Amino acid sequence: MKSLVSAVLGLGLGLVASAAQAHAVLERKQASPGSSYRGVVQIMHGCSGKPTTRVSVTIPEGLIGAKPMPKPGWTVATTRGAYARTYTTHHGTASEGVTAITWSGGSLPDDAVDEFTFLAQVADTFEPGATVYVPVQQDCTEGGYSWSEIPKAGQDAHDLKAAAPAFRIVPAAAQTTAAAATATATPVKAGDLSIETPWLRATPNGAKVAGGYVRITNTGSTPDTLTGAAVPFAKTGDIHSMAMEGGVMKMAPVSEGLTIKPGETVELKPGGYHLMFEGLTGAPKAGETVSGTLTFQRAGTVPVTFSVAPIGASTPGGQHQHQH
Ligand SMILES: [Cu+2]
Repeated sequence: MKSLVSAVLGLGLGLVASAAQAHAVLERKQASPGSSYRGVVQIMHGCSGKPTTRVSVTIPEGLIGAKPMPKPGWTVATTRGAYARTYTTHHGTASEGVTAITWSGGSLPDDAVDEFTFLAQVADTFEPGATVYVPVQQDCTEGGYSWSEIPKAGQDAHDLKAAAPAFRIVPAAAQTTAAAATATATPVKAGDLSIETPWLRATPNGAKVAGGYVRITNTGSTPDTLTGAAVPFAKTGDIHSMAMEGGVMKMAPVSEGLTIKPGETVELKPGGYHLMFEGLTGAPKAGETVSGTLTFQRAGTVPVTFSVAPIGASTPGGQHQHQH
């Protein structure tokens, strides 16, 4: 009975230990084809209590022009080799470069974490959806781990004992749109007003006007009036209404401004009230963010960050609808 209990306990501890022990992971989980990638290898544990003294990273095919970041207390060494093909880079072409980076001579205690960083360009030959594996060899004063297993088709990386750190290739637009969405997701408070999701439609080069949209809630007990808006690439920013007139959608300036009553939420959106920027000196591009202002009678001039959705988008997320 006693031996059975200890056997079960032993098995349990063994499982816990293998799941929680020395992990090497990449801090940044995604990159776009053609972008630069900051590979931050995090070493989360040592080897069964022993400190880590050497970290060697294999640079996979398609990460071009890799350069290590020096690390105080550690000696860095690189191995160069030929790439499988010639790549187009920011600086021309490259057919060879750094294929491995090793930091050694330092000592990272088992109960501490540290980061080993390299920069590289992601080849534009990667397809979005692909996973890039970056094998890491971790050596300690005693023992070591080879974080180099790559899941086979249909296999979950979590089922592997020593999965190689990895990141995913995502489309360039998706990444910037996500960043833009994060930048404008938090409501801006201006006195009693809460200003949410300011966004613009991207315009083709040479366009004369650009539409802007935003949702404004008045949480106070006094009405306020939106009287105008400004962005750096337009001479003027006015408020327009849109209405059916004789079967045709027509827009018209709202010269008295748009009043937001206490407790009311007013949404400027395609097909309805909107900000109309005219006298364009530039064209906002999808995925960018644009710093601008909204002007209110009471709240004054309020800085906001507009995200830019694709040409003709009907929502800040970019769904397509008829042209304005
Ligand atoms: Cu308009």
